[in-house]
Amino acid sequence: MSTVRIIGAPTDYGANRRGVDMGPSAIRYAGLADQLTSAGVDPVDAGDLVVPRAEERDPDADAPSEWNAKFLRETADVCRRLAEEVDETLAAGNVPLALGGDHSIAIGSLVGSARDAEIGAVWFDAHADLNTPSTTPSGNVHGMPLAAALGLGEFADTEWANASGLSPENVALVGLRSVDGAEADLLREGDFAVYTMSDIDERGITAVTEEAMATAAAGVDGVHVSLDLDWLDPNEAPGVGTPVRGGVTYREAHSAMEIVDETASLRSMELVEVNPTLDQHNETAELATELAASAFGKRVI
Ligand code: B3U
Ligand code: MN
Ligand code: MN
Repeated sequence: MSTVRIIGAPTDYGANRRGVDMGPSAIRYAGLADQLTSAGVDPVDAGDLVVPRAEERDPDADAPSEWNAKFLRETADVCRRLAEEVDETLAAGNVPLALGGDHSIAIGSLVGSARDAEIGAVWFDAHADLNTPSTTPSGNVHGMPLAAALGLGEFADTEWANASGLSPENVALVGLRSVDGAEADLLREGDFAVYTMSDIDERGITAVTEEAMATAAAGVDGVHVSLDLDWLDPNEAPGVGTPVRGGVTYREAHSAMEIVDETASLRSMELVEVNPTLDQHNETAELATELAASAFGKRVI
């Protein structure tokens, strides 16, 4: 039985709305450990990283003055520690499951997962998260983690952000429906496998996810799955910071996570952007636990 090590990263430095820092707590309360047990894995909870409150920090400290990236120093600090935890978890033969927090924590997960291995990544998200400090419309680092981990733009020389064992040919983005101008240019020019909601409408979630996982897994040691809960339609997942209409349904999301499990290449995973202050009866957190269970092998019979 594989052991899944849960690592909470209760940040909201990278998000424009406060509340995602309560995500790890809400996801645990929704029954994550029981769900994972019912999936046939052994959950071990490493607790939460210590994350200072944003109010006590200066959002502009330490970033190069021309960079538009809020709380960069704090984000770097959390991501360094998360990378360490993820790396240690893998070295012990276990599977890391990080709980956000906002999506900037993915920089730490990816760096840790790719430290001693070549990895792929599948990004289940309404957004591409490929902005850089010069292209971001918001300055929010949760719109930048994939660019950071790939060392794009200003991140080329950012030591804490580069995931050395990850390259664009092994990155697939699934479910896109809110992409900024510079991100669209990158997606058109780049080596990524890109699947918008239109592709899912046309080809179906099964074919798209199978192809995304196969692309990410080709020639590497394993795949990091990044699940931003705003990937789902806001009808299913209202408790997220930046809801975008037209997302995947409950059934499509489960299908996709079952394919993640069937591909048998899952190396590390994260659940991010759950915002309990915008949720209804913790249903988005509950959904996150169910989807994690599907990704780790839970079936009806
Ligand atoms: N692309 C926009 C909005 C955004 C990205 N990720 C989320 N929202 N959650 C930005 O600010 O970079
Ligand atoms: Mn995201
Ligand atoms: Mn998103």
